[in-house]
Amino acid sequence: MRIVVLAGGIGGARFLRGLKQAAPDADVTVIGNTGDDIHLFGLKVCPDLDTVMYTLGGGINEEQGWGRADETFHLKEEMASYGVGPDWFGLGDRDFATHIVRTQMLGAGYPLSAVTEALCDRWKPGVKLIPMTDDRVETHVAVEIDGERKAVHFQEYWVRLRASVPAHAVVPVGAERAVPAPGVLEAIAEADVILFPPSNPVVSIGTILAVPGVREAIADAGVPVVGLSPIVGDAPVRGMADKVLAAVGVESTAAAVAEHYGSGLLDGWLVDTVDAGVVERVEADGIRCRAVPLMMTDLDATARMAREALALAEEVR
Ligand code: GDP
Ligand code: FO1
Ligand code: CA
Repeated sequence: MRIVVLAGGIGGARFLRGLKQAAPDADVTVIGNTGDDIHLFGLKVCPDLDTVMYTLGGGINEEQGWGRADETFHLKEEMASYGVGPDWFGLGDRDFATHIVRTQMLGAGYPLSAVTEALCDRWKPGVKLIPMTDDRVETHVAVEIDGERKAVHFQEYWVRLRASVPAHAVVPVGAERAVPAPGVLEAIAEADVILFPPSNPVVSIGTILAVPGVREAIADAGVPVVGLSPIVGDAPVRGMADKVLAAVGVESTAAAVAEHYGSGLLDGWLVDTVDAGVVERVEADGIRCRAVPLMMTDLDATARMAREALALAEEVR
């Protein structure tokens, strides 16, 4: 079975671990979000691609969910001693190596998709990880600080400001001109099932869908498209997705997120058992909906979620 998964960072990566346990023989292609990417210290950092690669490759800091296990921060401290920042983004020494290799290869002319493949030669994530595009896309957030509107990079909004200032718009800058990376549209066209893991609907999956051709390819693939809600009990399980959902005018409920994707895209939607009350509403929108436990507390629980998603896909096929 060929499975395509559109993934952000932590939510996507953890779900993928469960999917690999649930469907060990499946051929899984992950289309990764690159809207979170940022240039720091002259290096290209791809947080969501790295989170997927490290999580599936066994190098992730499990507690944090991002960055490397067994990490040190000497380089960051040395940079700070020179007064060179930013100091609000925690790049560790081990992680730095990934960004150096990536930046070196990009400088030599390799596209990001080829660089990602090369990095995965080391990590062997057990999936084919492809960035959504080889072109530069950067999510910016229009915020209001001290009564003044300005646009900041997504990482500045998320990590430095902790989404604590009002956000008026979320813009994937460059997306409208971006071209899907080699293999993206092909994987979608050849998929037997397409999954939206419990990733951020705006800044992870929304950004991937903003690359021209991707949304259309999914809608035209003619195979089941099933999503899992990242919103449980009217709040994100982790992080501040409620803030970016509000910025695009979507309520933080499992039903509203399903409606945001819409029945033109989604065939099936899993909500947590605490949200069982919304099943009828989602089905009235033309999306088959089931309530099952959606907390990725451990690998077995996550694998059960993946099995439920694949079962729902068979039901709507
Ligand atoms: P990010 O790029 O690191 O923010 O990760 P993603 O975009 O892939 O996923 C973030 C989303 O994962 C958040 O909105 C969380 O609510 C969701 N999430 C995290 N853990 C869980 C979980 O155990 N269950 C569910 N249903 N969602 C989760
Ligand atoms: N998230 C943080 O909250 N603080 C950090 O200092 C931080 C550093 C960082 C370094 C590398 C990396 O791959 C990810 C990192 N993240 C950090 C996570 C990350 O940037 C965000 O959680 C996601 O991009 C949001 O989707
Ligand atoms: Ca992300």
